[in-house]
Amino acid sequence: MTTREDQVKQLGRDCGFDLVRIADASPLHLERARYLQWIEEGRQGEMAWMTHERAERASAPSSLLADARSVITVALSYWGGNRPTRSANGGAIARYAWGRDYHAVLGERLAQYVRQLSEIGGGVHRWYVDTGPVMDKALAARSGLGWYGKNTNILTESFGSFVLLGEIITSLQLHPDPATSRTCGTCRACLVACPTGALDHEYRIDSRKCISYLTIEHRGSIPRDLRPKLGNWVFGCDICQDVCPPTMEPHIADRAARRRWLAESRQYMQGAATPDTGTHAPDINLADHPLLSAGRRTEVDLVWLLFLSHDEYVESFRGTAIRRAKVWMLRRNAAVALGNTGDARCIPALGRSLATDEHPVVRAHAAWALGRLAARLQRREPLDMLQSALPAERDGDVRNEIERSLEEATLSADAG
Ligand code: B12
Ligand code: SF4
Ligand code: SF4
Repeated sequence: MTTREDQVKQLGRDCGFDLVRIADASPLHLERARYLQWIEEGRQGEMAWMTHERAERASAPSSLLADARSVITVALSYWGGNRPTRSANGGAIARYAWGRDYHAVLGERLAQYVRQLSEIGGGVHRWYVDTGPVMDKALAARSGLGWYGKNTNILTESFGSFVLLGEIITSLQLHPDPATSRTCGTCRACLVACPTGALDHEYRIDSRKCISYLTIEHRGSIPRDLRPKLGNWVFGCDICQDVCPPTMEPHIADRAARRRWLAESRQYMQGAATPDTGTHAPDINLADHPLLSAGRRTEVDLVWLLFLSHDEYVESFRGTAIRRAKVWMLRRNAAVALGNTGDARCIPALGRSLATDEHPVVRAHAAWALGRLAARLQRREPLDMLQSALPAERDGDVRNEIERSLEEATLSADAG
């Protein structure tokens, strides 16, 4: 016999969701306490909208819909296939941002879902996809859609953590699904692999150290000690998911291939190699992928990004999640990535950025990158560029960066 819950879930799948579950809409007491503690510890960094008030609202579905009785949780998978082999001056983009903005993709489907729900069952419904004060992960976990990973993402049986979450808070009284009993067990791979130490406790992230936060949310100078750890990431970071065994299991079925991927991913994180997985993981048809069908950009040329104009930014990233970062932040991120991974050919570009970029934060990071390349490649040329930029530089912070970079870049006697 088809129950009302079966009907509701089928409707969700018909609207294009990979997973659909149901939770009750009672307050999330434990999660609220943990959220408040997290804020108390300052782990939200500059995300000033993450307040006590927000934690109160987010943990009570009835604060968003007075007549809330149930929450329908949904997930959309976004694996998207292999990370391409890194080219010399290529910057990495996190998978979730490879195509269309997920807020739009899930939002369209949720709006359709809500329309159809009203037609079959009446009721009042509000949908969210990171578009309001809702704890997407806590509700997903409560509904058994997945479990809380130690990397602080929700892991699902069928797609690992490569899923984006949304929910519908509804006045419909629906029988809730149980939470899953699965956990991470004794695994700690993500905590070990995270290059910046952002996962300093199991299940708890310090956003201030997370590459995703630093490249997307953080407006200002990236702490100097963290810059080398950013590698070539210019928008987001997938490291704690790429090394996660249950996340890779559904996508790379062959056990030996999966072991190679995980080993390579770990090396990649240490800057030793790039996971050239072309032979290890299956290709997928990107044309069919919900996020990737409209213009796929999995990697970006760092020198191009270093000089990105506002017009190019609007044109190139229209409709993608990348627009969350300001154009100058992308130029800043490109400078850091070039300092970490760039080759000698990018030195003149960094010199030009230091001399001409209108944004002082970008000039400061270009100065740092020149110092780092001088030391890494044992070249004198970047230091000459720093010296010649100093007299004309009027911004105190940029002058400091230039002076520190000159002090710290030690060259051996035979450097050219
Ligand atoms: C703020 C935010 C961030 C911040 C903070 C990340 C974080 N982990 O919270 C930053 C900028 C760092 C970030 C990064 C990323 N994000 Co984000 N982000 C959010 C956002 C907007 C709010 C999350 C939030 O409220 N955090 C506050 C803390 C307190 O919440 P929490 O992690 O759930 O805290 C719980 C745990 O600490 C847990 N806990 C504590 N102790 C213990 C102990 C035990 C035993 C257990 C079980 C649990 C537990 O309890 C707390 C309360 O529930 C959500 C969307 C939303 N509205 O929910 C997306 C969201 C979490 N992000 C998402 C994504 C995709 C990412 C990135 C993967 C993007 C990328 N590739 O760069 C990274 C992943 C980084 C990481 N390792 O988490 C997805 C995650 C999907 C999933 N499968 O889980 C979400 C849900 C967006 C969406 N709608 O799909 N993000
Ligand atoms: S996204 Fe990257 S920096 Fe952030 S916790 Fe995961 S591995 Fe660490
Ligand atoms: S890497 Fe291991 S500990 Fe981390 S989220 Fe995945 S299963 Fe959990």
